Amino acid sequence: MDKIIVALTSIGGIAFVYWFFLMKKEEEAVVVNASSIDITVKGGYSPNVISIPKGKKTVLNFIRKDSSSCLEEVVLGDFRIRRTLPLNKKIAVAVTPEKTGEFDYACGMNMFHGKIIVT
Ligand SMILES: [Cu+2]
Repeated sequence: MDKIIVALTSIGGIAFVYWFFLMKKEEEAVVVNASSIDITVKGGYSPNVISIPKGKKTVLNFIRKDSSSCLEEVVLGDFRIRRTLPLNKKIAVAVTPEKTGEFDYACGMNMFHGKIIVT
């Protein structure tokens, strides 16, 4: 009986470590070296954290594959951009950041979030 408990505890521990690192990985920024990047909108934004250079124009191509109306608008407050995203269409949003830092963006209701890190 004791052995079973020990085994279950260690399995739980391993599962926790996996979960922890996978969750952390999700927050890791995708470094954009090209002049554009595709961001899939489906139950959130993927990739949800991107890193782009300051003073250079980068085009974010939002492709919405989620029919929920929650995600039909994207708001990049720091860049004063609000765009409607039709389903299955590529909507290009160009940003030329003048400041370094972290800039959050969200859906129209502020429920799903993404982040742009300017370096
Ligand atoms: Cu929403």
